[in-house]
Amino acid sequence: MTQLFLACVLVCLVAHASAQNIAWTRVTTSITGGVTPSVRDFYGSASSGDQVYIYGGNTQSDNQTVFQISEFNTLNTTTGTWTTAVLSGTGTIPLLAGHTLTLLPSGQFVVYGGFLASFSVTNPAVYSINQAATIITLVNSTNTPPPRLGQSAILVDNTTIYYIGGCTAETIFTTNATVYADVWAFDTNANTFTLINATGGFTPRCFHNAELFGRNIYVFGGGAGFSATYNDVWMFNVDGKNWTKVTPASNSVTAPVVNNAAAGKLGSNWYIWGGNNADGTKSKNLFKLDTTTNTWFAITPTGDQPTARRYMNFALSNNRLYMFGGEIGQFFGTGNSSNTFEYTIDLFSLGDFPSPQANIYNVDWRLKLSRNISLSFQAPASVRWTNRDSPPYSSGVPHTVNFTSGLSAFSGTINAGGNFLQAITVGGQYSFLCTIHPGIMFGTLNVAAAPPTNGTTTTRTSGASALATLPRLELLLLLASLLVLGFVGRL
Ligand SMILES: [Cu+2]
Repeated sequence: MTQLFLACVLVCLVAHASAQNIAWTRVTTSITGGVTPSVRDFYGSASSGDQVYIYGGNTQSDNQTVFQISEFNTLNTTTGTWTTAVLSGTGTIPLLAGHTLTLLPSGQFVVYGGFLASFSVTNPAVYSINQAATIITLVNSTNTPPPRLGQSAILVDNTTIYYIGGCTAETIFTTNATVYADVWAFDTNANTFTLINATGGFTPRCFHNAELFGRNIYVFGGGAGFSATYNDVWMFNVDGKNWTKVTPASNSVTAPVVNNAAAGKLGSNWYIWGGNNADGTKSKNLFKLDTTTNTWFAITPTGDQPTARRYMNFALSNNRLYMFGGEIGQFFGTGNSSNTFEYTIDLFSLGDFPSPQANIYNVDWRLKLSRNISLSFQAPASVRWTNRDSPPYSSGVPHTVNFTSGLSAFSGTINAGGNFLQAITVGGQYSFLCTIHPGIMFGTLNVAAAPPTNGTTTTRTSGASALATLPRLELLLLLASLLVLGFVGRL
């Protein structure tokens, strides 16, 4: 009986209620098909449904030479498949970085701004991309603003793109460039720009973040090249055409001082990650602005953390924020010859757990305990694999968790004591294994579909009730196999 009790403890199918949590998932190595995109920063991105779109940006050759590309990449976040196309068209194909990419309801993309291949020339033009035909076309726009890059682009009412701020290309290298605080409304039907006579005293900036919450475009941070970096928040009301500086709630943490951060919206929350610090070093910190109360929070996500970086974006898909690429080198200061620029094709996603009451099912991920785990539960929930192959259990063995069916997710290396957390929002059967010990450490998740949204939510608070959710026969088999394993393990 003591053995049975110990086995129960070691199985660790322990579920408990959890406060709202945020987790990173590294998805790079789970990409299963298509052509992997080039290393990249300063690209334009957009998303719709389970499609994430990346266009242009800087890439890097093997000998560190940086140049712009016209690649258009599409990630299907359901299948984990990339599609990569090089755009064609009549006339000059722009090679852009620091531009914006906006998806219209028609399926066409609008490209504006950015710097051209020489790095010191700013793109003055608007382009339209037909993704299906992989064609890019120069748009004959009227009343076009002065050339710029690092502006923000927000689509409002399906037809109007609001372009805010930006600067001229030499801002990246010097301090004597033009930095804008203007607001332009681009009518995507008439291809006409209108300069908005905005009131309220917004200050010039580029490489800031912007997002629409209700009828307000929130603007955060950014800077004016190397000379200034900000952490303020402004609101532009698209009906009143006026700016309001947002005063953070008194219980806020201090917002990060960054430019070129990734920013993504999940509901009324705005997540800001990474970016370029005021001293030129890079950030890997996550903050959240709750726009219902204008409160800033510092967030410590679980999961596999991306390294510090800048010049990348978040793209919302399937209720997760996908982050591709960025620049991860070392920056020691302007003019310092030790500066290195290194680009990446890392792909991460960041997500809320499905609900604040979501269950977490824990799995002890151990060489001697983990043969053919079977876990049954109802979505939404999360599963946490913890590598317990550490003292006193063993001297320390790395493991991984790789989904082989039902989901594209890979933990990367989980060292002794580390863990991997994966949210499961959809019912179905999922298979997973450790890629280092695939014949020993594997299992299946049998997930019942989520209840209707107005249904009763069950919150499990003890291991006993979690075990009760396993089918009785499976539970007995699991306990029996663990007893055998435990016995074998002592031989
Ligand atoms: Cu393993």
